[in-house]
Amino acid sequence: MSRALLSIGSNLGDRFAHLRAAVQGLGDSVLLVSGVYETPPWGDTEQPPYLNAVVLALEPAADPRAWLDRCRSLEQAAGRVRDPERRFGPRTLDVDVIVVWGDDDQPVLSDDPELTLPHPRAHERAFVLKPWLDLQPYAQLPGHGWVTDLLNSPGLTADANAMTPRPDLPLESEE
Ligand code: A4P
Ligand code: MG
Repeated sequence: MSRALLSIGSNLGDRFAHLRAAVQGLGDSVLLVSGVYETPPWGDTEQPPYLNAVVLALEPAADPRAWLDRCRSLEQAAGRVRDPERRFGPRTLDVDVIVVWGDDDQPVLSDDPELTLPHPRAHERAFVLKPWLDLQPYAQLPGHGWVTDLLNSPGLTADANAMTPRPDLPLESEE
């Protein structure tokens, strides 16, 4: 059995429809879905704002690699086109694997560039940490401590405050 925290984001096309399709595509694996936030673009600021959310998902047999494959197929279904010149550029749908917990409930650690776990930039990203904290107030990001402490750190408070909750765009009903 394995659980995974996945982040979903979109800033091209019908953003909410892309997030909804991702949750639907995860089907019965979905345990919890966060609220949706509107977030200023991170990394490459010359692009439209994103909608972001996180999903906690469960699969009886999924190994970490299977989660990455699922993320990629959800991105493909959203018609995502990768621009090799623009790493953090706009996209219809980005699905990243943030943390995977194995059978023993312990987080899987990996420095494989194809699937680094936990996600190597998760600790810098309020758009991942804030919706995660909403789902799990006692969440810990392996190697980085309590998610609530990360969000309250000087580097992240401004980003967290710049996020706008979008209760008008509920994903929960898609479970
Ligand atoms: N990879 C390694 N580890 C992982 C992991 N844990 N999860 C590899 C997912 N992928 C992982 O990813 C690039 C490579 O990382 C892949 O070969 C994969 O095997 P990608 O999905 O092909 O490309 P990407 O998503 O453009 O790159 P990356 O580095 O994942 O971009 P990010 O970091 O996801 O940034 N601003 C806001 N507000 N909200 C956003 O959602 N997203 C991005 C994308 C930029 N700015 C944003 C947002
Ligand atoms: Mg990605």
